[in-house]
Amino acid sequence: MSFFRVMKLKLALQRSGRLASGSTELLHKCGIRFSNGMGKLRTEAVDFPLEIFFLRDDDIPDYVADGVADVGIVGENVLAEAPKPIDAIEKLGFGRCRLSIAVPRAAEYSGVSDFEGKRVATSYPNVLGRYFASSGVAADIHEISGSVEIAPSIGLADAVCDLVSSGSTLFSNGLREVETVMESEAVLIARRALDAEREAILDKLVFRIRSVSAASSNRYILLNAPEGKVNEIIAILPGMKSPTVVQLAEPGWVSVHSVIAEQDFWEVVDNLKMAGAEGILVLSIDQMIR
Ligand code: PRT
Ligand code: ZN
Repeated sequence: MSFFRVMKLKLALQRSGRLASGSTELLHKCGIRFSNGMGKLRTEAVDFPLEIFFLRDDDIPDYVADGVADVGIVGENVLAEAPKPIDAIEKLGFGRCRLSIAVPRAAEYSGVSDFEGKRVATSYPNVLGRYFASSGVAADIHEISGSVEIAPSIGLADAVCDLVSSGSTLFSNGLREVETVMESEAVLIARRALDAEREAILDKLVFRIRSVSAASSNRYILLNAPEGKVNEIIAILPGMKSPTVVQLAEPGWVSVHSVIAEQDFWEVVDNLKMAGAEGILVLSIDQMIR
């Protein structure tokens, strides 16, 4: 038995809710395994120096700011509302939504100055207060903690400011989205002034997260082409450095391998076909180390 405790980075995750599965999935893709069964509040990763706390998302910025946790995963919306300044160090690409102002569907709306003197219900008084201040509008902000969308129909407010993803909650409550206050996604936050050992663990974690996210936004592509078309085809494929070109058994033919961005995928494939590529295969990538 060792007398020395291994130094671990303390990570705060949402215990249950919209970010819980995305956070766990991301860590698993990073090769970090842990069990969070049976409503555990704390666990340790099996193969990475990480101690994990499961908390309410609203509490995570404070835990990190106060040093109870070193890092955490929260929505940018929660971070923006938190009173203490904390740094978001990496966007994580899930939990996307927007914080929007909505008015009753039948209400006329001509611009943000319409909110002058109006009552707006929200769980985001700080973010909304800054938004109105920067627009030079003096609105009356009513902070409520849940079911914001029913406030206009019960006469509590003239408008609401709440998170939206598909828009169906607003729609089914007779509301219409008129202004986007902020866009949001899950981010990794970290407390300031980590000691060198924990900083090194965090660097490793961020490196893995970046490899996973680069992999998910890229595809590996293989294709066959007549030798005479190789230059034209290479010009279409940027690749990580330059594409790999391998001779095929059939004389006069080569196989070309490269990496392409997912967003360019269909356009690149169309151009490759026009340039004479055949037998195009596109594979997903597990990790991409740059
Ligand atoms: O219990 P705990 O406090 O931890 O969780 P919570 O209930 O406060 O938060 P939770 O799990 O609902 O959301 C966690 C985070 O997910 C938020 O802080 C956002 O960063 C992100 N997120 C992404 C969303 C949504 N999409 C979302 N659609 N959070 C909430 N919603 C709600 C919204 O408030 C509204 O009630 O979903 C409804 C609108 O959805 P649509 O699809 O009908 O537009
Ligand atoms: Zn919450």
